[in-house]
Amino acid sequence: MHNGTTITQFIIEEQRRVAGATGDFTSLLNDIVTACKVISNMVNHGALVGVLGSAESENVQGETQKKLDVLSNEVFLQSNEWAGHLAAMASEEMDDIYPIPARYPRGKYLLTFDPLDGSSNIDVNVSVGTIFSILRRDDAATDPSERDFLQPGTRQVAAGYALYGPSTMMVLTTGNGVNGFTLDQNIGEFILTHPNMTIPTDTREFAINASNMRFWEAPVKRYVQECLDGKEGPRGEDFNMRWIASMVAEVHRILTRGGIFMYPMDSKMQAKGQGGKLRLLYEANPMSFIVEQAGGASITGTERIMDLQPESLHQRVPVILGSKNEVERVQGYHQAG
Ligand code: AHM
Ligand code: MG
Repeated sequence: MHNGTTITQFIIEEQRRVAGATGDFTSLLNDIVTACKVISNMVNHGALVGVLGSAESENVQGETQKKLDVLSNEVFLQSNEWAGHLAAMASEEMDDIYPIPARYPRGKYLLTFDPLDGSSNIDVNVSVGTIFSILRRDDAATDPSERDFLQPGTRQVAAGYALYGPSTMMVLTTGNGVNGFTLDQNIGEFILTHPNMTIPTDTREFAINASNMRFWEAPVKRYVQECLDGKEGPRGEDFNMRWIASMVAEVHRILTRGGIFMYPMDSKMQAKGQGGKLRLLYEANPMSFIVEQAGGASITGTERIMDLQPESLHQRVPVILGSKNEVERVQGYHQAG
């Protein structure tokens, strides 16, 4: 029986096509894969191993951390700090960057991650995920600083997510399309099950937290209203709506059957001086890279997300991503004012 292509084999074969590749990057991806397997195991066991509930602490953005947020963050740090590929890491769950401790060799890559995205779903046993992005560091001589991380999304070397759903999946891009792998729990390996994932250009499915409707800006209100008006409205077609409150699960659905996902700017966030809901460096940029590589689009409303010059580590941005024609329509509504 042929077991299929493992993620390790896939990454090594991809790297062979890159002239001068040292194997550093392959090895880094392997450590990330290991971290996601450990998190998957914790998420799967849930209450049996006492990991549900609040950690009774807050992260830098003032959000209450779940036990699994904190544990997953530790797993990521431990899996990725020792091997010598990274200079520093940054995460949703840490105020500052995490330079690689002096006892380990320092490498040329930077890793950003949201160790457990959608964590409000943990206690109710709904899908959550991990999001990560890899950047290269220009300057190898000095100590790493926050400034090293402030690179536009177009400079990402790789991005991916792990989805802890009915099955655990890893979806990955290194800038050469998007591939999906499913964790075979019996052998402990991710196997290539979804080669060359692409997002259909058109869709009749949208995802947005409609409880914020009264705070949205006019272009988003117009778009959603036209979807709700269905066959009788200007679009002349019925639309379907979904909201999982877990961006990884949402993006995965879009990669599977198309759709548009929106966490747009709203007046409530504006009043708080917040640039959006989702974080640029470890949520919006990696997801935008994946979505664009799968043939979709990802914007703030007016601008392409991956072109933004980040200003701070935990910067938030509005996110509208998915099937190209719908995203472009929303962009058109923003341009029309
Ligand atoms: P988190 O990183 O604190 O989990 O927040 C991000 C999540 C996304 O996965 C999801 O799209 C969104 O927040 C849900 O927001 P809401 O609670 O408004 O539905
Ligand atoms: Mg998150």
